[in-house]
Amino acid sequence: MNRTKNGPGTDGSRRSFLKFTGFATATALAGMDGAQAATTKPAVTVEDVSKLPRVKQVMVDPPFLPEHDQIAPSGPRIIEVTLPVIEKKMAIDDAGTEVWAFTYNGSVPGPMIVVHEGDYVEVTLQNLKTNVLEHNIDFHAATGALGGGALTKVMPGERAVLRWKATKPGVFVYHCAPGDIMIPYHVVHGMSGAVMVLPRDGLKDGDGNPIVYDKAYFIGEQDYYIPRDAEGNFKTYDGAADNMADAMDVMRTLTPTHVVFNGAKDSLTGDRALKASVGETVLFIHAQANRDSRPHLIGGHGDHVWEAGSFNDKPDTNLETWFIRGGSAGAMTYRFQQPGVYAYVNHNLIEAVMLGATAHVVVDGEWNDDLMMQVVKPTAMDVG
Ligand SMILES: [Cu+2]
Repeated sequence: MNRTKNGPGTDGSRRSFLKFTGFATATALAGMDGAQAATTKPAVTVEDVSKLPRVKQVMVDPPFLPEHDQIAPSGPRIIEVTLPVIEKKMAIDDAGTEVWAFTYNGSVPGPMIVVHEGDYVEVTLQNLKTNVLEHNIDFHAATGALGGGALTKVMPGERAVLRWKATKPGVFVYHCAPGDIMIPYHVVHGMSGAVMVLPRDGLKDGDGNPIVYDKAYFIGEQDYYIPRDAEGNFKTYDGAADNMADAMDVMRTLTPTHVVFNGAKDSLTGDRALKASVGETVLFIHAQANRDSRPHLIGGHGDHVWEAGSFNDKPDTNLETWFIRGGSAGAMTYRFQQPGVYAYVNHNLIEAVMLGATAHVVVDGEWNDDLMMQVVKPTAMDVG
């Protein structure tokens, strides 16, 4: 594998690669960089950080978020997270089309991590022995060393532990970035997730009033590029990465065969539809690690939208559709006012309806005739 894009470790030696791309940061983290530290010593030392209270955050599969407080319950903490990397075969549509997915914690997208600004995230990345590929993790919320990517490259059977400080409040993508063409290859096989860094005193509207959500859902949008055989049928492969050459050809077209929410078509419809009640405020976090998207809630609105994901910025209000840049996450809150089934879609409607990017929100409660009523049911006309 060519690693030149990530640093001068071109001899293929993993040790050399880490030395050149991550050594300085690694020693700084360990508090060993001597004179350098004397001039750049932070107000809080690594020794101080190590004394902070520790909390284990139990990962849950999206669309759900781990248990968390919206307002920080105490001072800064170290939030411990374990992410096993699992390569697994998954069906991604009604026809049973399969992909060898590269996953964090077994799900596409990987699990949401929730912390508060000023907390430290301590991630143990485990590459299972049964896997065949090298993996790592690049946190867009983190600072330095390729988002941690340079410090977390793990071969099957290895683990690495990375700690980073959550200095920017917002929602952010994380993804695998093992170098060169492996970066898009891993990302379009499902290897991304998101982190939410809440302001310590919770979310606020543009006037500084609190926004409290009753429920929160994480929607990870995934584009897949599945190779076809000579007859046009999607191909299946025996092992993870067996599709590499074929998949690269499809990826070069920039034309996905599938655009889905949460790993597969219909992951969030029917029995698995999202649920809410009239009067509830729901936070939707939408992440896309590779490609642009344009979420729209059919029948509702984005009451407050942090389109680019930064909670330091005032949210936009009352949007019909918002934009998620490829490689970013955004957040939206909506207070439901009518019962019924809402479709939450990528409003490129070809992608929503034909490629799979549709979720449903089933909302219970009382209908409000003032907001909408059917004045005349569809009836044959007397004229025309
Ligand atoms: Cu990977």
